[in-house]
Amino acid sequence: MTDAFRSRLLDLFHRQEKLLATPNLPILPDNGIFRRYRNPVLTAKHVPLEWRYDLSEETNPHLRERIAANATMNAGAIRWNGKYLLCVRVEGADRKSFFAIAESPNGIDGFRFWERPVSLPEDAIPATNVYDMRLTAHEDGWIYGIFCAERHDDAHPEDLSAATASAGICRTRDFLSWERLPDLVSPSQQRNVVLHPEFVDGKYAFYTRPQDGFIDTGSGGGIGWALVEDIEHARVTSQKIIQRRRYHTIAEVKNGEGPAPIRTRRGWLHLAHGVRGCADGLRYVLYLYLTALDDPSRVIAEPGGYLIAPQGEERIGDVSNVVFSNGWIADPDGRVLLYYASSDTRLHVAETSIDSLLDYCCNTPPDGGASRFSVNAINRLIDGNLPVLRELGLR
Ligand code: BGC
Ligand code: BMA
Repeated sequence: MTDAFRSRLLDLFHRQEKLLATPNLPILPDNGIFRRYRNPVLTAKHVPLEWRYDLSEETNPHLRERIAANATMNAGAIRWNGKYLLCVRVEGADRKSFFAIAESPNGIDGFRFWERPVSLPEDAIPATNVYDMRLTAHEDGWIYGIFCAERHDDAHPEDLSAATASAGICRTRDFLSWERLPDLVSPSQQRNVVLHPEFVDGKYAFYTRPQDGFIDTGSGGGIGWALVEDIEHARVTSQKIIQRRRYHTIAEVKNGEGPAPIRTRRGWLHLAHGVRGCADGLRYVLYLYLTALDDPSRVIAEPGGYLIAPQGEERIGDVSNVVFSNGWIADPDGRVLLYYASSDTRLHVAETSIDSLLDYCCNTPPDGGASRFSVNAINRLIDGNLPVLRELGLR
C-alpha cells in the first residue's frame, strides 16, 4: 500500500470516527413537552465507509467513492437486550431504499450500523423499493417488521410513475435473519400499515391507511383498523376508519399511523403524521392521539394541531418541509425517545416521557374546526391566567 493511499484511507476513517463519537446535547430550554437534540442521530455520513468505498488500492487507486449513500431516515425503533436499535431506511444515490440496523447504548448518540445492511427476502412478486419499517414486538413472540413495498403499476405501462404501494410483512428474532411473509392482501393500496402489539379478540390487529392511488388517498378517509386471522396469509376483509382526515386541519390531505402505539395507564398512545397541501407542496407534521385500553380502535383524546413540525434546518432536504416518524422507544422508567426524520434526509431524536405525552394528549384543546373556536379556547386560557398574572404584578 502506498503512503498516499494509506493516509487517505486512515483520514477517511478518522473523520468518520470523530463524527460517530460526537456527543449529542439537548437544545434548552424546551417547551416542557419534548426536547430536541442538537445533532441528527444518523446522516448519510454515518453509513460505514466499507459500504461505499472500494478500499483496495489495486482496483481503486484513488480511493473514490463507489456507491454513495444519499440519506438515512424513517427508522423503526425498539429496545432490545438493553440496547437501542433502529431499523433505518437508508437511501442510496440510486433512489433505492433498504433497511439497516443501527445500535446505540443510550438512544441519543453513538449510533453505529451493524456490519451489513438487512438482506430482506422477497415476496412472490419482488418489490422495486422498500421503506419505512414499523417494528412491533408482538405478544406471539416474534418481532414483526411492516413496511411499504412499492412496485411499478403494470396496468399503466406507458406511465413510468404509476406505482402500487402495499404492506410488506417480515419477522425476526435477532434482526439478522428475517422471514418474509406474503404482503398484506387488501382491497386498496396501502402505505403506513402498522401491527398492533397485542391480539385483539384473538386476532392480529393492523392500523391501515387505505388509499385509492399511489399518492392520493382519495376516498381513503384516514387511519384504518382491520383484524386479521392469519398473519402468514394476512388479508384485510373489512376496515373501519378510526382517525379521520378533516378539512382545514394538519391532516387534510393524508395521515398515517407512525410507530406501533405504546400501552399506558390511560390508554394506547399513538403517534401519527398529518399532511396538508400548500403552494410549496406537501407539508408533513407529527401529531398524537389516544385510544381506549379495552378497544384500541376507539379514540378517547385528540389534541388539536401538531406535536412536532419541521423547524430550522429540518425544513430543508430532499423532500423539504417534512417530518416523519415510524419509530419510538419507551424505557421502563417512562422516558420516551421519539425518532423522526426531517425532509427525507436525516434522522433525529426527541426526548420526552409517557407522562408528558399523556398530559399533552389530555390537556391540549381539540381542534375546534374553525377560527372562532380557536379564539374561544385562547380566551378560556387567558381567563384562568389573568388572576395569576395580576397576583405577580405582571399584568
Ligand atoms: C417514496 C416515498 C414516498 C412515496 C409517496 C415513494 O416513491 O419513496 O418516500 O412517501 O413515494 O410520495
Ligand atoms: C411518504 C412516507 C415517507 C416520506 C414522506 C415524505 O408518503 O411514506 O416515506 O417521508 O412520504 O416524502
